Amino acid sequence: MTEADPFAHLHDEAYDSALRAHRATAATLVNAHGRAAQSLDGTWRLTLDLFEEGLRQRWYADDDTPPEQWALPRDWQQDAGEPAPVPGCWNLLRPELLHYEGAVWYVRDFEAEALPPGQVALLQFGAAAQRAEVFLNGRHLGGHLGGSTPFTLDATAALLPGRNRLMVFVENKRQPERVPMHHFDWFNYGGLHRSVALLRLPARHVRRFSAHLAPDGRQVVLRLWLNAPADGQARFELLGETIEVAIHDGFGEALLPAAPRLWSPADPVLHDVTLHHGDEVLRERIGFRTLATQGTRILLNGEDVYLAGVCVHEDDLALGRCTDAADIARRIADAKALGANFLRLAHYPHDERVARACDAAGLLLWAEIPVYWAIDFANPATLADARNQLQELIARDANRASIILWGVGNENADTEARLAFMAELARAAHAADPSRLVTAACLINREQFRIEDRLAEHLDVIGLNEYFGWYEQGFQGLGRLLGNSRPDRPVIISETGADARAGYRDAAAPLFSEERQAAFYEGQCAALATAPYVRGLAAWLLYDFRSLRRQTRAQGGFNRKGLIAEDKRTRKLAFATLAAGFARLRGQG
Ligand code: GCB
Repeated sequence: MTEADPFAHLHDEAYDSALRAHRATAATLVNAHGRAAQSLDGTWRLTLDLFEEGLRQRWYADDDTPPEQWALPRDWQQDAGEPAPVPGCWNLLRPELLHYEGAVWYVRDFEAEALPPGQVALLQFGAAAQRAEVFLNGRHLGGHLGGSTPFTLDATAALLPGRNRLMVFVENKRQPERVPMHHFDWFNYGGLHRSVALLRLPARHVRRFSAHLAPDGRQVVLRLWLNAPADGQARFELLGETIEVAIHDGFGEALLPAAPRLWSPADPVLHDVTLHHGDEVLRERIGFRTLATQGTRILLNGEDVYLAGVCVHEDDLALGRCTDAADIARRIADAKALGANFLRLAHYPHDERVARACDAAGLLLWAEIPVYWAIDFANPATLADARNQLQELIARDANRASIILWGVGNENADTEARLAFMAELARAAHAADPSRLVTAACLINREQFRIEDRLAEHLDVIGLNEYFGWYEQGFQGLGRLLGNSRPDRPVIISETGADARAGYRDAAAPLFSEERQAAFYEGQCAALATAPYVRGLAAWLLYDFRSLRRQTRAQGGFNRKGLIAEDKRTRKLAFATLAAGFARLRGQG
């Protein structure tokens, strides 16, 4: 401790207010993919900090004196922390931590070479659930809110040649002003659950670039953003052409007349796109396709497409919120075995590698932010957080042909504040990315019994979560709802599902039996086939997942609406039922 009064921190409740002023956002994000980087993944040390003592007492400012030589006692010691993997979720480190919701410190030392003049050092975090504060060699570099999107912090002034100490405070308390709020139907994993790396870039560098096909399908729109409002020049190479781009105020845009072979689920062709800027060479593999709506139809490359899909959480018995290439490949293989062409990545931004793998595999995606159930809609700071998470997601994934829908919310109650909040998110999504469709899981007018949500006029596609046959008895209500509704734009069923505990078989089909879940999908598919404006179905969901709201014997702490059990192997009866249903629904024009 460095304070004159060694007890001052006991009475200081504003201990983190200065830190909160400095946060990484979409405006400071640098896309790390494909850049040379020093990985900081591996084994870190982790110390629990339920009372946020580390911020109060400024553990990050402690010097390196070994404990035997301390003149005064301390409450933190790096090597007393337990080894913890990064990426990792602390909940799975040992059984006692499964339900820990609070703060921890992740600490590691690393060696760095001296930074050559004209270069900057950036620390890149794939995600930190939910809030992070980052300290390098005792200096606060900045913080971040939102547990599923990447962020970048400038480490230039703090980086030392030789040994460096990186300390990251990560905290996953459920809080009323956060996005998501304190009540949600998935597991609240905490930790540095995606990769961490150190980048060295020229002082003036490209933060990111994008390439997409214009709606007319005849020209490719190329864009790039620098880290400073500077002028300059860059060069794109793609489709056998070279095109120069003038940069003004840190932004460059060019149009390349071209009619590339189009990306589609049936032919997921990707093209090499290279950007040269000064000494930087950035490469991407990008699919080109057009996307539009016409009345109640969704058009991919001008052709009507039915979205036969399934929702998926990022949850794994062994990995928690982390994922790996094998887990992603299994997800895609299971979706394809179901006959799906579409995945909804519920309910927060998934790992960056998912959309890359879906680009290559030819699956269409809905990607979303966790504006879920109750949110503090009237709070401007909450709106800023949600909008920033959306912009970070779009900045990270702008080049992914597989993503066709940005989801801005899920099942939020109908209030004026919610309408203003979500309309602003829809506006922000359209502004950041005019090349995709914007959606949300919308509401039903229960009095008129029809699909009706004031938000719909701000959306391109209406998502509808409905559970007729599960939370509401029978399918008659669904038939009535669909018959009463006259939407002026496409509707997709963004969720429907029923729980079944794998192995629980009973011909009488009681609740939670596999037979009941299978019968549920029979009923749903039959009812949905009667409404031609319903242009997709995302079943809830592919795998059972941890959810502490679910405490019956059949549930056992899991949401059991998976078509496959939480082992990700055991298929329930409904898997085959839905596969047959998809074959029928996709056959309809
Ligand atoms: C919903 C939610 C989803 C839940 C699901 C359920 O409507 O959007 O997150 O998990 O229902 O199983 O009740």
